[in-house]
Amino acid sequence: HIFLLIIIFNLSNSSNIDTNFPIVLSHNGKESSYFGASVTIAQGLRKSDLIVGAPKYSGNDHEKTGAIFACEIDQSNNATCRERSFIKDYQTKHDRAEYYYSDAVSGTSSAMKEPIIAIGAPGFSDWQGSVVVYHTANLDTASIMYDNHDYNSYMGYSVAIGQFFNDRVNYIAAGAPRSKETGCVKAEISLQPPNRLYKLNDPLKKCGDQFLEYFGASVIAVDVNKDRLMDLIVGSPLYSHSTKYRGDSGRIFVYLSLGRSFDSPSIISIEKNRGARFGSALASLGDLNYDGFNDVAVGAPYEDDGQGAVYIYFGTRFGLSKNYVQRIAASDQLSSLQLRGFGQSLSTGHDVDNNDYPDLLVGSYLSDKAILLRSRPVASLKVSIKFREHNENKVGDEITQINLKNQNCQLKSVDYSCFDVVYCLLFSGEFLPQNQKVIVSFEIDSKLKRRGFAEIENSELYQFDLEAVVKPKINRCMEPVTIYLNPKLEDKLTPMNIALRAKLSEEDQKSQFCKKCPILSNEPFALRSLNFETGCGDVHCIAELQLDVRSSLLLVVQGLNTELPLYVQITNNGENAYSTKLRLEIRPFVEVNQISSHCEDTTEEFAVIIDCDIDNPLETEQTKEIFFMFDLSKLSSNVQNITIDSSVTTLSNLSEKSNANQRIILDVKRFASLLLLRGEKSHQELYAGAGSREKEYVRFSSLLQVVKENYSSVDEVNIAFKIPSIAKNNFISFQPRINLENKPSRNFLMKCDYPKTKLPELPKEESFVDPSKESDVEKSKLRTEEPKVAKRDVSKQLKEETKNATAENEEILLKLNCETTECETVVCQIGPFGINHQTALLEIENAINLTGVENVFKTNYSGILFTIEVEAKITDKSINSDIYRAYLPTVFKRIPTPEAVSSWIIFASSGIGLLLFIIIFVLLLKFGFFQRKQREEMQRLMRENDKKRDFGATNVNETNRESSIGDDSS
Ligand SMILES: [Ca+2]
Ligand SMILES: [Ca+2]
Ligand SMILES: [Ca+2]
Repeated sequence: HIFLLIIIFNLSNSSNIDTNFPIVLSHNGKESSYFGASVTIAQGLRKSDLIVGAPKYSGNDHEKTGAIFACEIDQSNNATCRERSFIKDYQTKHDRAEYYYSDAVSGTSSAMKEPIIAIGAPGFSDWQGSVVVYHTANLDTASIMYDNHDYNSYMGYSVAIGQFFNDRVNYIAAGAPRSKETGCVKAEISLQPPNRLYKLNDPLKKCGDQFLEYFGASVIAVDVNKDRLMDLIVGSPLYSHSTKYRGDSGRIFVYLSLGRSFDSPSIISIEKNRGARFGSALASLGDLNYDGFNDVAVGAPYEDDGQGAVYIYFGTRFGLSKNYVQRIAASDQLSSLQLRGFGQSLSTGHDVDNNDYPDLLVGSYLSDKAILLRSRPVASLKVSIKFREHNENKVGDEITQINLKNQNCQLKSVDYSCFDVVYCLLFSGEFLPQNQKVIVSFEIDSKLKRRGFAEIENSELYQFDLEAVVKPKINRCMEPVTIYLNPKLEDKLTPMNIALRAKLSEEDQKSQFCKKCPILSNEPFALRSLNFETGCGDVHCIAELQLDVRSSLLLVVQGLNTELPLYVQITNNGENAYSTKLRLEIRPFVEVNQISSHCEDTTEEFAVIIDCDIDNPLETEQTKEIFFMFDLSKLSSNVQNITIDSSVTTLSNLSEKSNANQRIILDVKRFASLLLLRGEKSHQELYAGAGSREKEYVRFSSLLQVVKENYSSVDEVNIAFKIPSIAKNNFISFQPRINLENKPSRNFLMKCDYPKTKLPELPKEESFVDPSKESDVEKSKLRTEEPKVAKRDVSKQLKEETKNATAENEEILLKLNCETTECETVVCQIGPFGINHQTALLEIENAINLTGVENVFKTNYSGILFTIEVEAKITDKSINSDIYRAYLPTVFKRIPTPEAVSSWIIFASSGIGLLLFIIIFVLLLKFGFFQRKQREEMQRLMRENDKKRDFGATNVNETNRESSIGDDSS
């Protein structure tokens, strides 16, 4: 059965009958003559006659008596068919015989086997039917075989002659398709024909088993299993496979001869072809493919809605192949000929074109054509491969392993390891051309590993075709192909494959039928592999790898540990470890600072992957060490740990003792603290007391430095400013404004929540009480320059200052703070801070409402100590934060009242003025100034002096005011 399968596999799609170049036989003129209802190839000495019967042909003087045509094919493959008259001659000579074989004349059936010609005559004796048997040496006499009890059986509808049994005598098998309602075939030993009727007494009889299946519509005798005993094949074209398929799909019975009788039949059908009438015609083709077994064609003339098809089956030692090897369909390969009824008749295979291969004539009677299909030689081609050491001077020794250390080839002055592939082709079959061109396709390292290449016309190729010429029946070895091994090849363990496929060149077959061009019965293929020398005894290397990954850090403190060192050690305690590789996967992504040249890093979204080539091979007892350094300075603040997955792999097998995978998880901790400092600035303001001031408020601003200390970054710091604001329904201060004066980085932000408050809006900048020139300068400095960090804690400083103030001016400083007044709280979020030290500078702008203060606190005080309380906390969840406190004091000093000094100066000035006037008046009087002219002049002077006095009084007032700020200009 395996043998069978191989044949089916190789040739399931086609045998060697060519369908590209069919020769069409037809006759000129009358259609519907059923030209092609019977076909045969009559072999003469010099040439073959193609005989085609046309049973409904009407000649000039006859009414549809039928005709026989003989066709010839000329050099250019054109067929000419002429009506032959020898049967008619025969009729006229033997008038009495006319009745008996009129149906035979119309081409119903005939068989010939020297020395007998048998012609079926199914209409004989009221359709009992008969077979008329002639002796070739004497056509004048015939015997007539019949069965006189089986009326209407149509015996002779088909006929065959064969030596079926060990007795080696010719039997005549006659189909009687209407016998016993199923159809039968009756066989009887043929007698030498005397001119008499021969009655079948005890015929060897086979019948069908389905009602009206028309068993015996066709019959042939052929030895399909090469045991030199003819086998009987019978067609039942009206067999219906099942009720599902309405019928007439047809089948054939193959009876193998057992020597004395026939074996039980094997049945072949093409089940799905409804109405195909498979088995309508049968033909022994002879040995179509020269495998020693005779082959058979079966016609199914109504397949594909009446177009028809022919199926080819190969003989085998088990009988006829169950599956066809070629289907020649009018609807398919021959569709251009528009045939109908193709396969109604089939010729016995004869070689028409002298290529020693049998050809097949197929009748297509419904289209009045017969088709000659020619066969091409069948060949098999076998490919074999050998590996040899490459040697320029002699034939190298056959090798079984690749030794990569032996670099015995040179290509473009580079040394390579190499070897030779010797390939041989065995071309076999019958009647093959003496020189056959073959195309051999090479595939080196066929799993596409590309570890080796051949150099062909200056290019390095992994796949290529070579041409070769073979001769029949000679195993021909071709010029070796040198394979160069890629110096960088990875896999030194998997054997290297060389695959070869071969096919016959098809150059000659494109435009016309090539009768000498063979068809391959197999698909020539060879695959051989060559092992590498491994040092492990064979290709099974068992490595024992020990992976050890360590870091000197047990914990990562963000900001403090800016680098992560990693040491990897790989040791092989087993056999050679080929293509040993290390993979590290570090999550989250960290930048690689230092990496070995054997390694490559790949960045992924949340990881960095490092692949290293350790060695190929990492030999027994070898150790490799690799060092890596990763940059942690940009580690994001939300990273909680760093995972390092490492694994080592090898193409060798890993022993169970190996330790090839390791995971390290390093926790990432964060430490950070805050330092709150008062910005370096005068925090003293002056103000005038009630009644002497122009404005009721004094604007001021406090500066707070927020210093983030220690290692880690901080995303957010929460700061609350508590500002004294209301006392006994009087507002003390205005709506505060918090400004970010200086920030440590570009992305640093501040966001403040101001309380919904009844406090009035902060007065505008231009109406600001003039601060001293000094503080103006200082403020502008602070805006442009990095603020100087005070050395001491604000809160301590404040306490000391408050102490001093109270010590020196006890009872004089009014303390405004959250204990003495209601405070408004403004909450701000600032961040982010980077690692190490970073400072942000905040300004709190406000103004003190003096009237409000004086309304509530009527005591006699010389200044006000206004204190803003600050509370700060790091809000990052991963940082344990304290609450940091600070106090921002501002001292407002009252300007001393200048009133007493002012009135005394006015009084003194008036006195001096009056004294001067009296002296001048006395002097004028003494010098007679009060004469007429003198009086007038005096009066003018006095008026002027009056004006001067008014002017002088104004001046005094202004001078007084200036002196109130301590600059005595009088
Ligand atoms: Ca046989
Ligand atoms: Ca065969
Ligand atoms: Ca031929």
